[in-house]
Amino acid sequence: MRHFTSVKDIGDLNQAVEVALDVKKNPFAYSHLGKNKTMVLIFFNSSLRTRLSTQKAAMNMGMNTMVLNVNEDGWQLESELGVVMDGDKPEHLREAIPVIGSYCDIIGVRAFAKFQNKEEDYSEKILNQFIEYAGVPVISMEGATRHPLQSYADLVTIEELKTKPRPKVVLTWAPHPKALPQAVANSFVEWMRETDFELVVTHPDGYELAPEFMGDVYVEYNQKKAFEGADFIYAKNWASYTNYGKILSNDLNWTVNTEKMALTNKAKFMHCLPVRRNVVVSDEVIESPESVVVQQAYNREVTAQAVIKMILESL
Ligand code: SN0
Repeated sequence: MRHFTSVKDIGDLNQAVEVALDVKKNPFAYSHLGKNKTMVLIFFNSSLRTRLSTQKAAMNMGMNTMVLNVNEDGWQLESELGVVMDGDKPEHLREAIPVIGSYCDIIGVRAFAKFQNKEEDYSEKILNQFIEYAGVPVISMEGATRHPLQSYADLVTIEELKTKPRPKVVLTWAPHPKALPQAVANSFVEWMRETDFELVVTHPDGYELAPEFMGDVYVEYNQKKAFEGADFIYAKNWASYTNYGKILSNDLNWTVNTEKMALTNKAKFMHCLPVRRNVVVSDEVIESPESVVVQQAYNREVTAQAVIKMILESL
């Protein structure tokens, strides 16, 4: 594997799960692969899990790591070509990317959707410039449309916890005070579609995800109906795709609570975190024994390490 930006990069998913479970058991067995190699993590947006888990994963692989928070520590970077740079951005990505690439062997990049222009976000403008100009492998640490490291960890978590070969997995929209990207939801659907699991998506009218991600995945607009018999409930807010970046509903009737979880088959509760308690999910549900959010977050380290291992092996 050279770059990791979507499920398509990782090949056979059963094998990918095996690699992850192997590094989970033997985190320090492959540290020779990263010796004298450096990973740079570039953040255009905030992070807690992604920063710590990816850095830890690289260190487990024997790599040195450097982190740059572009918006706080670095120069503001221009991404448009052909602009007269007499504004507030002193440096262009076209120079910054190959410079960063010259200092390292792998780059991780986080660049969320900006919600200014749907076409621009959905063309992964920033991430693709890194792939084009870095000269080294690029790992998406959440792009504008996908969060593949998260989805890989979600898949491993479900594999660890499922009690039947074909669990019912429900992705439910939940309310949120801010307009959030579709990346986590898009990616989760994209990865689940590559499995044999039964996937149902539930959201209010107007929150349909992009057709290229949804394909023929079933949408049940009645959330309670969707929850019936579910083995996994994955909650996530996203802003509207069709009415791009807009909040169409703040309806707290969509909050995941104990009453709704009672409709499921003792479903595990999943969320990528950070999560707004008592907006997305009630205290009771997130603190219940069925909540697996911490295991899910720990699997971020595991799957980031699996990705770095696969890339180092193919250098
Ligand atoms: C991001 C998102 O894509 O939804 C990252 C999730 C891994 N989430 C947020 O930005 C949440 C911010 C908030 O204010 O709750």
